[in-house]
Amino acid sequence: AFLHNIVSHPVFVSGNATVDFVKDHPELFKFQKSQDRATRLLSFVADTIVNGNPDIKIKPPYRNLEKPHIPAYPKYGEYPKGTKDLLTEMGPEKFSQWLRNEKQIHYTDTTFRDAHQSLLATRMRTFDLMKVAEGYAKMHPQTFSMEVWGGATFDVCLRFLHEDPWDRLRQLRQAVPNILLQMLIRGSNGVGYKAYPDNLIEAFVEKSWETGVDIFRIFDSLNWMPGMESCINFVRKRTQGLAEGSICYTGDILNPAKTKYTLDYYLRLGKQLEDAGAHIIAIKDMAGLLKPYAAKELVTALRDTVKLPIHLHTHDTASIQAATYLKAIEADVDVIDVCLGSMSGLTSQPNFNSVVEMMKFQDRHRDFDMKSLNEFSNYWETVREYYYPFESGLLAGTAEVYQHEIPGGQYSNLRPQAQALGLGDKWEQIKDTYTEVNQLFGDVIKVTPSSKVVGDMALYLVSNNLTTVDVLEKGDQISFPESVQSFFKGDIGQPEGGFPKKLQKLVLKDEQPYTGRPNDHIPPLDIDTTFEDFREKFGRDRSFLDYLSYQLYPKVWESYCQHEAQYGDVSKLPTRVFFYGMCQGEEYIIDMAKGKSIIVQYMSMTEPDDNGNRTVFFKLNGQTRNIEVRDKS
Ligand code: 3PY
Ligand code: ZN
Repeated sequence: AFLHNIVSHPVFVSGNATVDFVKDHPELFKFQKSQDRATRLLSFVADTIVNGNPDIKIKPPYRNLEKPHIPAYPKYGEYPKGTKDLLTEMGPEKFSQWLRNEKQIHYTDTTFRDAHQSLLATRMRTFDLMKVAEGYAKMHPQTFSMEVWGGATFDVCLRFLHEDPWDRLRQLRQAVPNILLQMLIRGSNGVGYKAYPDNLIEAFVEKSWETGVDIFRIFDSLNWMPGMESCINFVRKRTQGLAEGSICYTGDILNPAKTKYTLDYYLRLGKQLEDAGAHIIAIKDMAGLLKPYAAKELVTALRDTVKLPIHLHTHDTASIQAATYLKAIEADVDVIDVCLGSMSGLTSQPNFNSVVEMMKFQDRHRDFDMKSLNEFSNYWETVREYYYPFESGLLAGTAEVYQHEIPGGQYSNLRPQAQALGLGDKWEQIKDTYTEVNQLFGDVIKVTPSSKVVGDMALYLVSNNLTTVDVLEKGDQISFPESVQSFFKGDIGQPEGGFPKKLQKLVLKDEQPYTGRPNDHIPPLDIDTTFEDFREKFGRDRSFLDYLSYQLYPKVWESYCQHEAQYGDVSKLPTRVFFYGMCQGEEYIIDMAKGKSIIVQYMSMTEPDDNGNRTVFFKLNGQTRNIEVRDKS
């Protein structure tokens, strides 16, 4: 067919084809590429049938994975106007004032980002998000924003899901043109775990906006202003979006014994964020430590201190955060973060559906079509089962969080990390050690990446049978985890009150720490030259967005790229197939691109041959196809 394409090309037929003909007509090769696409996808499916998805550590028998019901919505109806339209009309400054003066409570839905980051180790696939994105936008346009991007999703998309995070964002923007889309960005650390060159963050912010982000929730993992200021500026300079500056909340402002993170401390930070140019202030309660009466005090005082709207984020780990929202609403908080019922609670956000019900017949109530909102929750209830290998194991709320202060997003990751190190039965000890390490480090704000430093240290101590006392006594003989060394050097910024000096010396040995911005030690990226080199290495058709992914996660991106070359765009596979392969006789329709589907049926496979290879037989659009796969068992 490919040859036929060439010989029937008008230039070829006219006899004017030169030696450059093939080079001049790359579109002819696209045809061949699309022929290969199905085969590449089948190779992935065959490999998953034979060897399983390496990300799935739990073996069958599987749970009963039912087909989810997609809630009804007007497919051909227009999108009702929403907050995105308002932002376009008003621009960021006016929008911010409008929000501050709104009477009804506003809701951010975190289902597409933090909820699954906190419950399912960030594994939610674009496939499942896209099934309901348009419907949600049409049925619930009064939602303030949808948090859909950033945090750990960027890394996990590339690393484990083998999909392009930019593509996810682009598709979501298309499906949700009316509601503000929101991302979480770790200030100078972008969507990574370390400081990046300023101009890389600047380009990243600009392209995120162009691809679909409206609200940038910017935080620093130590609440360190220099880690957020430049990012706030980039949003103001490069986008027409909203810069949301975050106060990460830890400790307990009501506890007089806790003198480090006081109400005054948080108010000072709020003021600094306002002065730095934020349009909205977020109270980012990443571990769910903000108790109801503390929320009332904090929100009231913060609204008195700044002229900006206040956006409250929490995690329901202790299972009482709906009460916190109620108190915050009474104190005139402007927006609260919730997520659809079946993805809510525990280490995730409080229950959207129930909070809306709680507010009914009250002054600040905002109305939603509850039947539909509940249907969207039911959709996720079914889909969540597909991801059961990633559940954290936490079955009920726990008041222990007030001791260990582990962020919701880390909790669902730390436990599997411990299990992978063979420390699964030491989980209690790990949580206690996490608490002790925090004290050892001087009681720091714990959120990505500072929380990872504390977590790494806790895992290190438990696996080496060491205590925090040992660290202080024998620290000069200990070679500390890399993230801990880097933390004490100043690579992720400066903690409130400085580093504990004795420990810093033990960790760094003869190395000198610095106190300025880590980015000041990182030369700007020569974007033009390195983009050119990148295309030289990975192909001329690689985009600037690919380049940004590569700059943020070079190794991860490179293996993503190899995976793509071998298997194609696996984001198109239904989640059941992606994680669990297919059962014999099962048939799936796979939408490869708009209007282009293939029908795949898995027929059978052979025993391994002498080289350990099996042949897997499929029917692809009714025609037999066989794929050879090495059996790795
Ligand atoms: C992240 O940085 O990924 C977080 O969710 C922090 O809470
Ligand atoms: Zn969160």
